[in-house]
Amino acid sequence: MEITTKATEPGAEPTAERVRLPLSRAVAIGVVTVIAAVAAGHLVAGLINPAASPVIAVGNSVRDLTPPAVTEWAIANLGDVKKPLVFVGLGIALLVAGAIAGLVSRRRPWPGMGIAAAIGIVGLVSVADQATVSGFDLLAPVLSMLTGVGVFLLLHRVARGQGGASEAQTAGSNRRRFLWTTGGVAVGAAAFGAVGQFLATLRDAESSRAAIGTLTPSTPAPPVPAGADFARQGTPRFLTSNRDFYRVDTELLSVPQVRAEDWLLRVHGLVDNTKTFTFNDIRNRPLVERTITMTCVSNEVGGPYISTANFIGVPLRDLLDEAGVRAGADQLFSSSVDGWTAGSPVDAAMDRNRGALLAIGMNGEPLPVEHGFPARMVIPGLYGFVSATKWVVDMELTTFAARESYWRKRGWGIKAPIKTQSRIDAPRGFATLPPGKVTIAGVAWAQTVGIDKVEVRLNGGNWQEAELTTEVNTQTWRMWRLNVNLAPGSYKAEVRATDRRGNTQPADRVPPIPDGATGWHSTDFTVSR
Ligand SMILES: Nc1nc2c(c(=O)[nH]1)N[C@H]1C(S)=C(S)[C@@H](COP(=O)(O)O)O[C@H]1N2
Ligand SMILES: [Mo]
Repeated sequence: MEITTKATEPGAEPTAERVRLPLSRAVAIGVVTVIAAVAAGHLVAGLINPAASPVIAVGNSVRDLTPPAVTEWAIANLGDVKKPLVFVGLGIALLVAGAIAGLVSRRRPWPGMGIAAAIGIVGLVSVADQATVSGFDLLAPVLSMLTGVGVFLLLHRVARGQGGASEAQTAGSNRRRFLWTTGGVAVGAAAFGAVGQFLATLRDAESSRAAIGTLTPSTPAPPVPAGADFARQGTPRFLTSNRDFYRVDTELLSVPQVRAEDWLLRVHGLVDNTKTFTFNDIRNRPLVERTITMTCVSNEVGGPYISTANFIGVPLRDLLDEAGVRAGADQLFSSSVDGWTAGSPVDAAMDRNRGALLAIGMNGEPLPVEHGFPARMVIPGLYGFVSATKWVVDMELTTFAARESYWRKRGWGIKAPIKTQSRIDAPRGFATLPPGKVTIAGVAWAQTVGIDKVEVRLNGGNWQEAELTTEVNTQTWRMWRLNVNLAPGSYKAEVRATDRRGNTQPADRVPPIPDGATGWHSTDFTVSR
């Protein structure tokens, strides 16, 4: 027989153990506990590392554990609602679990506390499994779990009229107290959760990037030899720092914020097996490091849009081979998370000698956010607009006939190998120098082919062959210098490079559009008396 407080006299309350909580209270305890625990984890994660939020982590785990066929179907049929759907489903599952925790705890709090702890452990395991989470970040799921257990016990006691309630307390005041406490916890939790979410959006990609740590290639690039640049004579350093690396993209105000743990790359189209890769999938492969000079098609003769870095990643060829590129696919059509697209020749992407990468690192660090974090393409020898998709999330094997990429639609070229070019960096334009020894120096590039020679002429005189730096590899620029003795006067220096195929840069200036500028760079300077 059920004993209720009504049936007993004040002062002779039955032992708490024997009274069962009303169903509604039991459910409310469990549901509010779940909200509080999720919110606590989300807030702490917002403060230290958004990827450590248990609810986000479990959402990602659900996504990662979903069979590829289901993921495929969801991408095809649900598009943008896929991600919210995972979280709505997860939310419902959590609330149901909370309600069950309450219902099995109508007498004693222990069963519900146990369920809260078990859910907390699932969160903890899932957070620990995230690519970008380190030891200290586990504070978020741990505090979430403790909040769950603690809030359940607290609400349970309040629901029973225990803990601070006087013995003479009426059922009515008991009920009010319960409503105020559960309501307060629920509202407070929602506010904390919202703050956590706000902090997470502020920290986003940067914190995800910071949590990755150093990327150590199993095949490092050979060290750059000492004689690889003429920086002391005014050329750039051989390797460009991440900060100085040129940047070209269609982003205006801010670049896409993609967290590594949210990133997915899909390889599909004319392939035998559609493939989906997570950041962990890529990171856990043997990483290779390659020294590559990137160039932008919009670089004017003498312009600055060229830089060199040690890119770390996995050979693009390996990913494409796993997908199994079908005969007939001539275009690798890649898309950025922001919708920007590039079309690369499949043969260039697959060419082992070229060594194209899906890059996740640059000069020893994870890719900077503005250079495509968490992953981008790099295909040596092709201008960036047809090869270097940043924030890349999709690669479709298709044909050049079937799809037109972003810049192609706007009148730029279809296939755009980098043209052999050279640039004068010293003396600077319109400089005035003391008479005597003058060093003219600069860079030249002919990616995939290599530079054979660089020649300089002054005031239209004879071409003089410049000294070249040690070649690092054929995918990189090469510096040159020429020492001359000059009498006072005005000078015009011109430069031209010849690549190993014997092509010498033509004199005629061609503008960048549609497939790259050509012509000789020149500099005017004065030698004083
Ligand atoms: N998503 C995206 N990727 C992009 C671009 C872009 O506008 N959006 N620009 C391309 C161009 S034109 C070049 S030259 C290179 C430049 O890469 P960087 O900014 O890292 O130097 O990125 C390529 N990848
Ligand atoms: Mo570019």
